[in-house]
Amino acid sequence: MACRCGLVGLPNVGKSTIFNALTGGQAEVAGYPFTTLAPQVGIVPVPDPRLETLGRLLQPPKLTPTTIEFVDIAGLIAGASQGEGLGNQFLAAIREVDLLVQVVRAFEAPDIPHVAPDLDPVRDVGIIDTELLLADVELLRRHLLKVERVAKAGDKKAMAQLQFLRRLEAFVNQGRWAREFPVAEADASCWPDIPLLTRKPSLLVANISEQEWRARRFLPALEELASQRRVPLIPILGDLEAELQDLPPEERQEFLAAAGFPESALTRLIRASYELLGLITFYTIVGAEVRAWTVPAGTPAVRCAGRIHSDMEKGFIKAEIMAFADLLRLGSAAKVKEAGLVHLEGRDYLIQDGDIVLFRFQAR
Ligand SMILES: Nc1nc2c(ncn2[C@@H]2O[C@H](COP(=O)(O)OP(=O)(O)OP(=O)(O)O)[C@@H](O)[C@H]2O)c(=O)[nH]1
Ligand SMILES: [Mg+2]
Repeated sequence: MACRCGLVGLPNVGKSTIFNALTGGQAEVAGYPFTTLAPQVGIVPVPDPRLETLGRLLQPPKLTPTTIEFVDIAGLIAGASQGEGLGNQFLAAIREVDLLVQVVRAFEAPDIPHVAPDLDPVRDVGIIDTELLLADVELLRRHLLKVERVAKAGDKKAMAQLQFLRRLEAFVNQGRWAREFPVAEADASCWPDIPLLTRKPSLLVANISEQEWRARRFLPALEELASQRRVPLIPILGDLEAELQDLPPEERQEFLAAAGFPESALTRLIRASYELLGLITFYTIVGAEVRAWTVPAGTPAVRCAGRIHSDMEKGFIKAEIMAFADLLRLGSAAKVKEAGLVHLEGRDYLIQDGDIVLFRFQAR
């Protein structure tokens, strides 16, 4: 699995609608708040044109894409960090994801209740941000109390961490995201091992109507907010994408393109998520199966082998690497070999995006 993306936002903004659009799922969608209570999980194959090309070139009987997970989480409201609207339970679900996909409502529908009579997506982003930040302040406060006790008993490491934690708490208290806290290299080991929500990477999804895509009443302000925050903003036609789920892919693509979106919400979201999390894809050809794998950029070969099987990591000998681009250019693995373009690498080689890898290992 590449990563776990959590859909967070106010109630009734279309999180479940978008979850269904992304996963082809059947989460309940309704025009009243708190339709979703328990988190819903959907696992989706990552669309991958390179894997399709490998399928065409190598004609393997089995082609296995990597997967990404989406979690549809209940709506948060102001006061969630104090337990409002089952806030604590919902926040706990958010702690378990790798990436926050913050969904904000930018479609007008007077018959669908909203937190306020007017529609103001920038304000709404602020409401959710505040709850995430307050939840982190509380988590940090409790953690600080613990570390203070240990430091008082004379523990050197706790004493060093205390200063760090106090600075971090003050930073988050000012409304800044923990992930932006400047950390000197020497202090890196002081990061507390607690699941801070605002330390996670995040992106904004504007759930828009076709009308909004043309009129751009709310999008410019959201674009400005996103650029100030340096987070991607992804506009999605939630309703339309969810409705199109039942159509064959080519027809779906035509409808979306006609509405102004050459690429699906899923493709755009996955691309942004990979960039934010620094993920790359490599491929393996083993027997009858060509398979895609996702790892963070900078992962050494031996650890990539471990993703496939722990025995391959333990017994790692070497990795035979061929670049996807070379295979595409020359047309077959045999020709890439003939051209001397297969290189042998050791355990510390950092696997590159698009590497096609054969791991040599000793079975133990
Ligand atoms: N007009 C319009 N309605 C939408 C759109 N997206 C969702 N809705 C409607 O908004 C209502 C709420 O959608 P949901 O997907 O249930 O929203 P949610 O954020 O999951 O809501 P909770 O689970 O209650 O927090 C439903 O009636 C949807 O049909 C959209 O893009 N346009
Ligand atoms: Mg829902």
